[in-house]
Amino acid sequence: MSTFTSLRLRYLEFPGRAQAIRDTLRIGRVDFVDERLTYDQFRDGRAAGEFPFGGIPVLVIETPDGKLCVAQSNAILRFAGRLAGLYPVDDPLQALKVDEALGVGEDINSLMAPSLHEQDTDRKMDMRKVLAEETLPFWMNCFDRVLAANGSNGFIVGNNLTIADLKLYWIIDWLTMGILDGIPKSLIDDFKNVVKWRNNIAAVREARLAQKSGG
Ligand SMILES: N[C@@H](CCC(=O)N[C@@H](CS)C(=O)NCC(=O)O)C(=O)O
Repeated sequence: MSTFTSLRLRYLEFPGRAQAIRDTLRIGRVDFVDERLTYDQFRDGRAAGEFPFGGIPVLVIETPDGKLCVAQSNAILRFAGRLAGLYPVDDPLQALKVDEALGVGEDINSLMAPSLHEQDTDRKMDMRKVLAEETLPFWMNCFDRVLAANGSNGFIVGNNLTIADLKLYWIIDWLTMGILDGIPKSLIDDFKNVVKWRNNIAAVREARLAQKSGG
């Protein structure tokens, strides 16, 4: 089996695509360096070819055979989940449901991306109106039904915290924190399973992180 001697997660200061990975490694008591790049460091690193596909996060893994640098937040999150016991590797069906949710997370990120890059304010706000009134409610409704199908128990898959919960928790946190012009904080309020799930994951996450420092 392949082994490694150290892990370094490279991302920016904010939660973004890294926070679910950070949480997973912390909950699993997996040692890692949580490197927070400035935008200048990110630009310089990209120009220097430090990121395999130009984007972040990346995970730098020291192995006995040399250094690996791996991109793609979902791939890194699954790896972290395997190390931390938050990815149901022994249950292919549950793993499939987790993978589905991770894909949904990246679909939502991709849907948001054009409006994040739009420089023209009017065009940006037109895009945000469609996102806030149509696109995101559609996805929240789908998510609500997935949660109902899992028994409305406050988890996306099974009866325990998985990387799927952490991935979508941080995306919904970002969408509802009021920093995205045109996207209301009330985005999920009409979706009762999503609200219940969010409250549950906030509490479970806190407890699992606290367990780490107490343990
Ligand atoms: N599919 C990739 C997307 C990576 C990505 O686009 N990351 C953003 C930061 S969240 C980035 O590097 N943006 C800067 C850029 O592409 O110029 C992943 O999930 O890791």
